[in-house]
Amino acid sequence: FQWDFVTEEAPGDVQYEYAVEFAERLEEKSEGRIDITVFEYGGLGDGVDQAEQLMRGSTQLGIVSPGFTGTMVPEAELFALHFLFPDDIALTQEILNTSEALNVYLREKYEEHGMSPLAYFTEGAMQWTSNSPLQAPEDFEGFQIRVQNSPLINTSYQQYGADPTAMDWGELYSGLDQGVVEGQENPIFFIESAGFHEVQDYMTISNHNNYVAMMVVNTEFYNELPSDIQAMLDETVEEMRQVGFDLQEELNEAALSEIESNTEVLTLSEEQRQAFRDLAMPVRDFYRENNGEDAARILDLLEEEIEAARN
Ligand code: 6CS
Repeated sequence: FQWDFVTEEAPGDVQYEYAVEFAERLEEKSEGRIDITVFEYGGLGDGVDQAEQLMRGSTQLGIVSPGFTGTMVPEAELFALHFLFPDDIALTQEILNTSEALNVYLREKYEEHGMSPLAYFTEGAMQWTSNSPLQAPEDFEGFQIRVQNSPLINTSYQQYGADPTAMDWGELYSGLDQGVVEGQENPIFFIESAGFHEVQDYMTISNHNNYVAMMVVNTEFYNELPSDIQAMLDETVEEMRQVGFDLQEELNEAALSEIESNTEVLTLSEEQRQAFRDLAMPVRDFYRENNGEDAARILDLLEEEIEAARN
């Protein structure tokens, strides 16, 4: 078997290192029957192109950010909701591993488009970078923030008064440098590896959302695999849950000290975060009403699961 495994990141980043480790484990288990080529970002197009290739089956395996599938699977936009998952990142990962809302119902929505998420994993909490301090919703008034191509990420920032612009991350460093956009959101490791802190004066520790990525396969490809091969793949997905978690933790921690050495890092207090949370809450109802027929059912269940996990 010869498979392609596409990622949205560069060597050294969470997705790429996850994919390399995944490929090695699976190749070894299969004793050479499986041969996997891992692609870094840009190898097969931008984020949206890559998601479409997986849906069509021209690529077999991939890591996909839900932000690039929002126009195809509107229900998946729930990951754009700020302050939804617990701040405790290990608890968030546990919810991602076990949630029926995500692993059964959202998976079904993706499968209608030919893509099966086999696992959801966190790449870390997201933070803002900017050239002016971002500490209150008023600081976002007219602020040009780069976002992934996702309608609900847009809505979330419009709630704060910002002016969001969709852009692929490959253009973001120069976009920030030239002032095409004024700021962006990403997990800490990614800010550092893409060098965004070099062209930004501030990083705000806001933890306003969690960056979730999905380990996906093309549905038809997966369903037609011989059962022993499918079992090896499933087993590797399970093994990789902890490996992926440890990877993001290690990379995020290391990147923070690197960023601190040349960028001013502001940390929001709980009170400051509450001002954003108050504005973000109504977006949940917007999602329920506008993001497909199953949005309300999926979010209601996920909220219950999150509540149960917190207690
Ligand atoms: O901001 C982005 O678009 C990119 N951020 C991460 C953490 N991974 C890939 C994605 O394309």
